[in-house]
Amino acid sequence: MSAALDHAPDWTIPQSWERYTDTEHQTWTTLYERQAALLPNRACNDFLAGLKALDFYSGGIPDFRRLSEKLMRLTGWQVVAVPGLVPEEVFFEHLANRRFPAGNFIRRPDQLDYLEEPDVFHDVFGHVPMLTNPIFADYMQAYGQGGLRAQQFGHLGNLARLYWYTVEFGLLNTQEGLRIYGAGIVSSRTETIFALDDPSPNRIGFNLKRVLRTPYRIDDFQQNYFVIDSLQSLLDETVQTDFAPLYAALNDLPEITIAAIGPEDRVFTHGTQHYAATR
Ligand code: HBI
Ligand code: FE
Repeated sequence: MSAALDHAPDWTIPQSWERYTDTEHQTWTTLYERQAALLPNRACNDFLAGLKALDFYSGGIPDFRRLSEKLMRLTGWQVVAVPGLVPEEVFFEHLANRRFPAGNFIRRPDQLDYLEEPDVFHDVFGHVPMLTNPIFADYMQAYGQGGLRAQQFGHLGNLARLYWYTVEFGLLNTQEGLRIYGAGIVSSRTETIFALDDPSPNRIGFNLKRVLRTPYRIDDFQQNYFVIDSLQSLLDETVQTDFAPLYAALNDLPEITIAAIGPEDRVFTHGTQHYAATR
């Protein structure tokens, strides 16, 4: 352990599962029960299948050692405990090596509906079920590898947008209508409802360059959700794209105003269950 820091150089710490209090376990269970009741027909099938496979329900806050054993068998991923947000390059390095960094703390009972920093419920309930899906597991590792490259090009900010509009707030188009796969939505009761039901946000067909040009805000519901046609298409586009010329092109293109709709945007209109794209 390095003297000055209370974490390893890769920012991992022991989860100290034995130290959680009954109140903290109860907070997990309360949050779990709320979301488990809300997510059928809202979260995508891949998320629901992952949630079932990992069986988070019994026993409160999951023990990362047992969770990582299950996850390792499924897709080679593991969950490592960190004290909170870690520096970008540390985060990317973990993802590139199939390690998901999860906060080991949980919100207080009076913070059930919102907190700034990702806690163990956001990280483990929100992010980990999708990591049981082999395609998404590959995407997250490819994202981590891409992040390490983006730093060399000085385009970390652009790549953070890709993470934000897919891993955190992504929607999936299905025969039954739009479904949620983004962790930031699926771990939030209020945004789970807002993202699919509220007419106010834009729901735009995913386009990589468009997403890289679109800022986001972190302190309120999203004004834009981007919709992918399949996890495979997201993985293919990310893995097959040579980001160097894309970053070069972005240098000459202005950002897109956060709530604006562009002429090439494929807009999913609210109201029709199937959100048939209007153009
Ligand atoms: N650290 N623990 C943690 N969790 C995150 O989701 C996270 C992070 N550091 C940086 C970060 N996310 C974002 O900037 C990503 O876009 C890289
Ligand atoms: Fe997150």
